[in-house]
Amino acid sequence: MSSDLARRFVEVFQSEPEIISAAPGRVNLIGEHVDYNDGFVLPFAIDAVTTAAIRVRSDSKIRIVSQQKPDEVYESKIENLEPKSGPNWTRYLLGVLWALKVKNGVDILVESKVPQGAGLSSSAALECSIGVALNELLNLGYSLSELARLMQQAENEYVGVPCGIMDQSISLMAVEGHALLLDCRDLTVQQIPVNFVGAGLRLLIIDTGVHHELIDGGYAQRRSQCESAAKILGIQSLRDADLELIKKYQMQLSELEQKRARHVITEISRVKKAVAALEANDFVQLGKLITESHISLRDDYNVSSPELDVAVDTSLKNGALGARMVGGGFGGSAIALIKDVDAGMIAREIEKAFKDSGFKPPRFFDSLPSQGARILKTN
Ligand code: GAF
Repeated sequence: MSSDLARRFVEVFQSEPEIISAAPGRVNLIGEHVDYNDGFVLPFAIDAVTTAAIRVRSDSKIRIVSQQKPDEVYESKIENLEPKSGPNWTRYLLGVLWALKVKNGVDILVESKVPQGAGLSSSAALECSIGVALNELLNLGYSLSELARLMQQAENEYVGVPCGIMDQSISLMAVEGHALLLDCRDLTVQQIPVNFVGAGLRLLIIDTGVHHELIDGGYAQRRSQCESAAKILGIQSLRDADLELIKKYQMQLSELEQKRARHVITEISRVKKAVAALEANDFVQLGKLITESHISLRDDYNVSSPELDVAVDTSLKNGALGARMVGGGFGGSAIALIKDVDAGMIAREIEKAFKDSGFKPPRFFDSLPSQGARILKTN
């Protein structure tokens, strides 16, 4: 794979790449919409990656090509980097050059195999593939958590998307066979072994095909509702709240703020219980928590969609141990923890349910917990 990209790099830029790197997308087992509330999340990296080939130039020219649009070369200059400038998809890369304060020009060729718009974090994969490569190539010496914060800054400030820290952290820090328990306040981590295969289980990923954009407004609105609730409660973030505190302030908090806070508080407690369930190989309990997470995201956080609900309900009706929407919501993907032998049957039932509801056909993926960002080759 890396040699194909290297060959293509030479064709496009007439010189060898200095480094080739890869960074994965993710699913989140549990802990949704809690990263920007300083909570705990439990994602794992999927096996689909974005691969990047890079050469640092001696002048200040930037050239970017994607294998997905091989005939388009985007050109700019390092001194012209301005937040929110450049065609949409290039901003994720330009933002990384900007956040890392790169001084020289670069030639970049990227190839993304992470499904886009599916809520599987293709943006973080793109950012982290470049970030990890430049950190190595330019000897920047950032730790993975420092790099995660810089990649988040690129997305928040350069691209203009108000995402939290989960996606960049998992793309950078994932360890094969493990989910990452991430404390989003101080970015300390614990690698939690996940043994679905040993238990005859699989995590089915159902892409509803409904495109979601964090920039669309619903996501930012949820963030600000949480921030305003925390302010009224007199705490740094909702991580520091409990249900008793919400009750005490029920006259001061709006109904929506109470619902949003309830989701965050109960979701953080579900993450902790999910870790215990994984450690005990208690997949029935894990499944229950995953489904409870969906109900909370649907009813208290209001970020599900009809397609996500049909994917979840159909999975559960056909024997899934648990199912829920993942990522920002309003579309994107759902996950279902299912018996391996049921995979074909459940996929067919979901396809049928989508057809009966007049939705476009869903896509299915599955992945074991995979490795995080890595350098594939240096010259
Ligand atoms: C998106 C964001 F990018 C993450 O930071 C996180 O908030 C997630 O939605 C919801 O848990 O993926």
